[in-house]
Amino acid sequence: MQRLSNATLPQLPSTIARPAYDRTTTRIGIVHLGAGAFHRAHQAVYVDDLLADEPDWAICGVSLNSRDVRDALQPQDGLYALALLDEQPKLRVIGSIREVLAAREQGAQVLERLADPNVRIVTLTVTEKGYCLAGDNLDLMHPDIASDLASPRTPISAVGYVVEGLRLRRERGVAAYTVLSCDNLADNGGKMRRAVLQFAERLDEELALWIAGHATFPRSMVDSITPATDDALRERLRAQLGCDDAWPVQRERYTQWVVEDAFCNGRPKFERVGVTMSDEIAGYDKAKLRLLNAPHSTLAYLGSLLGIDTVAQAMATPVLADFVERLMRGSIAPNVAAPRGFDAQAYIGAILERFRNPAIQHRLSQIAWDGSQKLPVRLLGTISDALAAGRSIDALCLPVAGWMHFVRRQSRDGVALVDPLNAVLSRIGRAANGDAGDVGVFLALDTVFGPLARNEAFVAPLRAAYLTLGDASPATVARALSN
Ligand code: CS2
Repeated sequence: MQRLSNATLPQLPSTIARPAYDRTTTRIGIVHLGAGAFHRAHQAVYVDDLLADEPDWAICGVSLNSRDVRDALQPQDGLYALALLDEQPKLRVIGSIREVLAAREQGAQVLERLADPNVRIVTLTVTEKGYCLAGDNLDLMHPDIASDLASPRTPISAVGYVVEGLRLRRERGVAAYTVLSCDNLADNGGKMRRAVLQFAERLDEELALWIAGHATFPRSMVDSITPATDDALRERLRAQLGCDDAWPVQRERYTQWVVEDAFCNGRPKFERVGVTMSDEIAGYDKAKLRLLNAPHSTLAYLGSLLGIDTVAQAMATPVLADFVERLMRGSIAPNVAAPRGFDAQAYIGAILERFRNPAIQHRLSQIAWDGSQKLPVRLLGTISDALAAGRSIDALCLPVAGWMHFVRRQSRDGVALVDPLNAVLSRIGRAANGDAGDVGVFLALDTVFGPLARNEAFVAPLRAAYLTLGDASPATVARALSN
């Protein structure tokens, strides 16, 4: 069967939406680091919507670690299909990615793109671990950062690329670019800025000063549920497109992007394609991380222990669905300082509805990835705030204890965790025997728990939650949830 490409685009069935512009007239104005499924289902779609009016903002998608996206999309001229999952699923072909590079093999090309004066924005989705932070600061011991500090002209980390790109621009007299973080982290732009400046300071103080004075690092909040691509999607799309797409993506219809309006070198008219420009990102990103992502992780760990496979199935399991709703309304919402005009209860209702969407097969195992990176930003901040305000944290401790039991179970079953701390977590998991002593061993993971580990007001209820989950069998977990 033929492959999706510029050549086959005109042959697609007429029901399938496609780029509303002549791709050949577009020009690359954005470099995106981390061109995975989320980027292609989210930011690239907003850009696809604006290219007809503003053709100078096409994307060069860069994968930092793997070549898979490049190998899949290059033969397709960067085209891929997006399935919008709903009762009436919709299909469209996205054309905003004009070039795809695999940095490990094409580092020099990536740097030339970053230095290109036509490129004025660098966007990023490199996940929590891609920021290489220890606490709020750059982790100088991180192997990728250590390697980039030793050879800054041939970087491998996102931070290393952003800095080397800016260095080249300064050297060539090209204006700096805006660095726009699109990862699920509170204050993502602030964190990226700090990491970039701390890295640059180690290399060259003048460069660091230039970056601080010329580049900007707006924060943004992104939201759209994007289950990983599976063979079922590929098969379904092959039938619908009448050609092969090696890497289509899928997401729910709902999408949100809130961006801080701090661009140093121009920007497209994002607001025309549904992006919210706002100076209140901190409120939005906290609300989203705490009220959507924390419940997601809760479903992932406790649901996996219950033997459940997907979010929709978890939501159809009353004991778990009721617990999560109680957790959101009773324990999390009081710790979310809402942005102006934000209605937390309505927001929660809408999120629960999205979780229940039966058209989406969102695997709990996917959400369970990278727990060591996600727990601090999703749950532990809420716990700290609740403790400071003198509120009960008993319910909030259950998903944290659920993660510990999940780690223990996976390790005992010999299943590797998808987590940068896999090695140490598996060791802890294998040694854990289900008693209160396990909790102390987990709490010694300083990058996860930080000072909370020394706060007895947290440790005691966490230990109690861990013990309530007992042998972590479905029956015990169900009992713990209904208490
Ligand atoms: C999920 C998120 O995989 C996960 O950890 O919680 O990817 C979630 O689906 C998105 O943040 C929704 O915007």
